Amino acid sequence: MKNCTMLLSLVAMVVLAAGAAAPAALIDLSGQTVTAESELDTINWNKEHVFDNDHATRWVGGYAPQNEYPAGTHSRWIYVDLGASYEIDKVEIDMETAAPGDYTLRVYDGATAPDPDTDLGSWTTIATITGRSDAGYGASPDPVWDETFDFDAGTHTSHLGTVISASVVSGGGTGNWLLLHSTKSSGNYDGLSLWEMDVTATATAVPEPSTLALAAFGLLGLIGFGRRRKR
Ligand SMILES: [Ca+2]
Ligand SMILES: [Ca+2]
Repeated sequence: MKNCTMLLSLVAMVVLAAGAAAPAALIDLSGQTVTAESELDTINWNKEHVFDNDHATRWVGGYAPQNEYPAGTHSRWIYVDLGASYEIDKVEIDMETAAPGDYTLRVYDGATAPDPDTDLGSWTTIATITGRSDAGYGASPDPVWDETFDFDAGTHTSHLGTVISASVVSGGGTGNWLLLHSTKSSGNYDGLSLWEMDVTATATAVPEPSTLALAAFGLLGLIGFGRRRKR
């Protein structure tokens, strides 16, 4: 009986481990599908550069017609396929001098990301920044991460220009798509350029039914093994 109890405890531990939530972790987004409103070119300033884990490569949105983007009649945006559904814990952004002045971070949980130009309202806003002043050439030395959103703590820090207001949704949101949507440039630069974005998140996936079935089969097998040993 003692052996049987030990085996049951062991199986219970296996089942619990299968169902335990994954810890928050930095997601490697290199190679994931990236979609942007525009890109200046596909070699030197392409959209994939924002998620390639390299702070020396950047994306540049296409140059806007004079005054169009700063006037707020046009948006610049970029979104990435996270590969699975996550609760967003932290987002860090390395910005170029053509930084977003007014922008939101948004998530969407679903098979197909809504088009930010025609269906922005379907995305869930998790952070809003307004009124960043002309960033000039940024702080010296470059702090690498110019803007950090910590959704667990509900805080925001910025090192580029001066931000008038920042709103962060505590706990972030859940989605398999993450969008940065900007309606205004930070100053004299009428494009939008980002070096890198890092996303720390917690997978929301529940154990697959097959995983639980395997655990159940294991339980039955171990009970059978324990009984045979007792004879
Ligand atoms: Ca990069
Ligand atoms: Ca930087």
